Amino acid sequence: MPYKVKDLGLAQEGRKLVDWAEAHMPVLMGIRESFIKEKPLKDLKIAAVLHVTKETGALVKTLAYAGAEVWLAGSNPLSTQDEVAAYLAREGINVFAWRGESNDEYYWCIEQVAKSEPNIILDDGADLHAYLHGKLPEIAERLWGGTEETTTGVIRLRALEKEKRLKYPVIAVNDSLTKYLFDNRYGTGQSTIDGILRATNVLIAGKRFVVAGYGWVGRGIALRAKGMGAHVIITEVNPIRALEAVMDGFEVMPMDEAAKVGDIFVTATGDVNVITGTHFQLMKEGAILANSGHFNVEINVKELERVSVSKEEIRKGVTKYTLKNGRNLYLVGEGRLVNLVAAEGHPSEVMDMSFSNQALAVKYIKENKGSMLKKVYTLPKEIDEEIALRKLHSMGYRIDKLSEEQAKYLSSWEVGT
Ligand code: NRN
Repeated sequence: MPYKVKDLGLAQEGRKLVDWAEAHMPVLMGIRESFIKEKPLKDLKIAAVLHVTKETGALVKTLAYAGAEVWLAGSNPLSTQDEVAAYLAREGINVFAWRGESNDEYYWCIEQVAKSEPNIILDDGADLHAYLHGKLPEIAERLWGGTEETTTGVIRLRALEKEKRLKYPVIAVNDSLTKYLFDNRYGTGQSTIDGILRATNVLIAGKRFVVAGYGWVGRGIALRAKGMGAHVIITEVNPIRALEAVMDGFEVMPMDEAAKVGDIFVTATGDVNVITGTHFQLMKEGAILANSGHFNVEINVKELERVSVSKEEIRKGVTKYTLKNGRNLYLVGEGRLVNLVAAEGHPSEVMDMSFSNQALAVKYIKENKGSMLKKVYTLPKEIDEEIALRKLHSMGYRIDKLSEEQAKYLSSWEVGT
């Protein structure tokens, strides 16, 4: 049974972690009940590159309960929870993932799941999509379709589509409202702070907390930092998002200025080199740097090394850089996505919706096989709203229904003043 994990002996611990996640993912568990009955993915082969966390464990088990053979690799060399990987391997999932993979090992794991000749793939960050398009085009051409979890991955896939090189239909799970409005905002908002606190244990209250990027992720981080008493500063390149940040009551300034005053810096732009050499040299003694973007390109670590005379792992997951100007800076999680590297990623309750979208997207691709075009889709609004309604019910909330008369009024133009 092909798999490669750190230590199968961790499986029991992994079961407890996944049980904990499943106890907080009622919408996905409801979908699992129907999958067990209908077996909608019977005899399918599914390859997934996702962060191997307890919540991903709940998702891939759900796909297996639906009748699929599942292959899984990690979507970051440092985000795998080894106990979960061990548990999934014991449960019959073909897992190739361990925390601390080298770059070559990371792509070896992706190669294993890509070569499984899947019918449908799930991805987070589009490294599997890119690998198939670049290295295994013959397998890519036979795919029924794929999904994409995160903003960065959807951007890469839309670029492929624009160049007319997309080899199969893709559902941008990230673009479901019940994904990005909750996972990107409230999930990353909490899990970023969680990662910084687990790694550094610093006080957030009173600190000048610089957030680069005011998208849904940056918005969530700013909200949570503000809630904990930080003085939040936003940096942006997009005038509309910057204006929103101003009107939301946050300080807004260029990174060149923020670098001089910030105590904690978090990048959430999805772009490269947001914090660079000049910024590092302007920073105060003891400034803390963390990245919440998918790839580790937002904080220019190579330049940080260049302007430093020494570095030392001062705490687990925290590297102390002593600069030539004598000041010290602290980088969390090697500049990789801090929420998954220094903590456990988003809480299960918010991944409940993201992964319900993933499970239903896979079913959607299977049901619409052959009639979808080679483009990037968003799931139908009905599915989005059904997930939101089930989530509300699971939290004990009820809402009103439109009456006939109201529905008619909203869809008419005749009635005026
Ligand atoms: N706990 C998690 N398990 C988790 N937290 C955040 N993510 C997770 N994936 C599995 C992903 C979010 O959906 C990371 C992606 O970049 C983001 O879209």
